[in-house]
Amino acid sequence: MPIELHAFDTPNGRKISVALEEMALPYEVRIVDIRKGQQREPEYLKISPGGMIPAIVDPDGPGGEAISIFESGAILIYLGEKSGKFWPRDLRARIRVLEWLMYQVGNFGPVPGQVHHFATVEDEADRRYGLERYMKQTRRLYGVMDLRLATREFFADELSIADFAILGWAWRHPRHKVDLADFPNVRRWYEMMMARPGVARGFAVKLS
Ligand SMILES: N[C@@H](CCC(=O)N[C@@H](CS)C(=O)NCC(=O)O)C(=O)O
Repeated sequence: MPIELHAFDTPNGRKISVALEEMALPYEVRIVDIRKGQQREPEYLKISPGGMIPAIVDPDGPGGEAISIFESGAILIYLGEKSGKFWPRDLRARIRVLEWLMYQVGNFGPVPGQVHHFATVEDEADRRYGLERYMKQTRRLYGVMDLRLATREFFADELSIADFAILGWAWRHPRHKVDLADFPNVRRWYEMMMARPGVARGFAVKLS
């Protein structure tokens, strides 16, 4: 039975549709319209207690029993384990993936997300303060990623779930006001990732 993907058309939702496509795992989408507050409906909170997308339900989970998973990092690790793809077995290689996966979940998401928020604030002084603060931090995060990619093709040793996680947010660079021309190594990686057929399918699937 296919995996249920509960998501919406956002960076965190897209990470998982991209990973599912790249891993060639069968799935079906259950749109959770976060503009309508569907993420806080009691039935949905049973699988995602924080009231956020994405979440998945795998009817064919460990031991043949269904499993639900929330938090995109946990979902990506699970899908990597299940498919045996983009998630190395060797601990040294796996740690490299975890570092960049955590970098995304802890930083490159929460910080540019603040730019998305402050860009819509109406009070001029609040907006200016918020944008200044979070655009600066966002550029710093891009700088770190640019340095990482200066000497390598992917964030870890090879293409991994960390790339899918970071891609979900890099996809929104215009919204957090970053010009990729300022970060040429990120741009090269971004263009290479977006040219992958699996990634293109992951971004094309209807999530809203
Ligand atoms: N740490 C979470 C963040 C998820 C998240 O921020 N989801 C947003 C959409 S991108 C959401 O559901 N927002 C709705 C809300 O907060 O009510 C993850 O990585 O899965």
